Amino acid sequence: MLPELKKKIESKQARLAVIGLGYVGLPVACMFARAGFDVLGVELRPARVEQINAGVSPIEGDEPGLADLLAEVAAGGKLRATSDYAQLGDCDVVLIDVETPVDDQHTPRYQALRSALGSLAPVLKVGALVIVESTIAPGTMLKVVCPLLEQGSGRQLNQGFYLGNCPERVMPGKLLANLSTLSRVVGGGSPETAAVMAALYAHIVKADLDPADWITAELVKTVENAYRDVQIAFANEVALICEALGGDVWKVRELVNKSPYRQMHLPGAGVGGHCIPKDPWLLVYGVQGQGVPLRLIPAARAVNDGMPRHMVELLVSALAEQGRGIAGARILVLGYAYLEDSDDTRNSPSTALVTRLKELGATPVIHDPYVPEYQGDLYELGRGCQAAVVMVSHRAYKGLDLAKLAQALSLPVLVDGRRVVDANYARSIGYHYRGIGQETIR
Ligand code: SAJ
Repeated sequence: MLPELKKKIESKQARLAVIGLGYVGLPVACMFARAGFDVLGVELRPARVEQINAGVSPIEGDEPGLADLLAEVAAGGKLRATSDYAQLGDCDVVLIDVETPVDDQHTPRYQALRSALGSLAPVLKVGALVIVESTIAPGTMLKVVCPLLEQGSGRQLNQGFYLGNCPERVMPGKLLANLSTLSRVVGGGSPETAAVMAALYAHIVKADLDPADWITAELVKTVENAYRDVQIAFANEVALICEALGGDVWKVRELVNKSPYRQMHLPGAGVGGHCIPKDPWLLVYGVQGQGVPLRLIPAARAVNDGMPRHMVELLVSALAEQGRGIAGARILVLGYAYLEDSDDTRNSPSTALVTRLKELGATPVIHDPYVPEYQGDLYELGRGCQAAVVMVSHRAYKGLDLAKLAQALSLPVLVDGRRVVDANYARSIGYHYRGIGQETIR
C-alpha cells in the first residue's frame, strides 16, 4: 500500500487533511493546497470554519502572504474547512496540528491530541498516513499516538495505517517563509514511511528533509528549544553577576562573542511565548523515570522564570533609594507582549511582573502598542506614575522621548529590562536608571 500512496502523493492525487487550523495548521494547509493538493481542514471552532471557507484568515498579527494565499486557495476550492471528522474517511494523508500545552506541574496536557486521534481513528482510511506535527514529549508517538490509532481503528501500525512525526519549525511573523525555507525532520514509523513523508513535504519545503525514527524527531524538536532556553538562562545569569560586580552585561556579551565559537544570547526581563517556556518541560517529561539526573534544563527554566521578579527587585531598590516604597506606587509597565513588535501575549513575562507588583501593593499601568487593550498614549498613562519599567523591546520604545516621560512621571525612575534606553543619557537628564545586567550607580 505504501508504494501506491507514494505515487498518489508524488502526483498530488492524494487527498490531504489537516486537523487543527491554528497558527501552524492553517499555513500548512494553505501551502499544500497551493502546491495542488485537495486539502480538507478540520477545525472545531465553527466561527473559524466559516472564516476560512470565506477565505478570511483568522490568524492575528502580521503574517506576510497568508491572508492572500488563504483567499486564493479557498476561492479555488483547493482548501475546505469542516468540523465533521466523518469527512476524513477518504483522506490518504492526515496531518495533526493541535495544541500540546504543559500544565503548572510541567506535565503535558494531551487532551486535544487524544481527542483528535480518538475522532480520527474510527474513520481512518485503510493504508492512510497520519503525521503528528505538534510538539510532543519524546516517547509520545510510541506510548500515546500509536496505541490510540491501533485501538480506535482496529488495525495495526505499518499494515492498516502508517504513522510519522514531523515537528514544525515556525515562528510568528514568518509562518509561510519558515515552512518553505527551514529543514525538517521526517520521523517515520519505518524507514519506508519516512521516505513517503519526505516525498510529501518536498512539495512545500525547499530545504533538507531529514529521515529519522520517531524518538529522534521528538528529541530534535524539544532539544532545539531547550537549547535556546539554556542559552538565554546563561545570559541572564551573567547579567546578575555583572550587576553584583559592577560590569555591563551588554559590553561583556559583545566582547565575549568576539571569541570564536561563542554566541552568548541576550539577557532580558524574561522568556515568554508558546515554545521556549514549554518545550524544555516536554523533553524533561519524556525522560522522567529513567534515572537521568536532570539539573541544567530545569535550572535554566528557573533562572528565566525568575527574571520578571528580578525586575521588580530592581524597581523596589530604585524606589527605596528615592525614599519611596513600592506599596501604593503606580508603575508604568511598557510592553505586555512576549516578543518585540508582536501582539502575542502567551506566557508573557509581563504577566508575572504585574502579578508580583500587585502582591506588593503597587498599581501597574500597562501599555503595549500592539495589544489592543493596552494601546494608548504612554506619556498620558505615565502621568503620576512613580516609575516606568521596560519589559519588551518594541520599536516604539527605542524612540522613547525620555524628557517628555520624565515630565509625566512623578519620580524619574526607569527600570530597563531590554536595554532599550541608553543608561548614561537617561542619568544625564535626571533619571534614576536601573538596567538588567548593568551596574548600579548610587
Ligand atoms: N529571548 C531572550 N533572549 C534571547 C532570545 C529570546 O530573552 O536571546 C526571549 C524573548 O524576549 C521571548 C522569548 O525569549 O520572550 C522567546 O523568544 P524567541 O526569539 O525564541 O521567539 P519564539 O518564542 O517565537 O521562538 C520561536 C521558536 N520556534 C519554534 O519553536 C518553531 C524558536 O525555536 C526559534 O528559535 C525562535 O522562534 C526564533 O529564532 O525566532
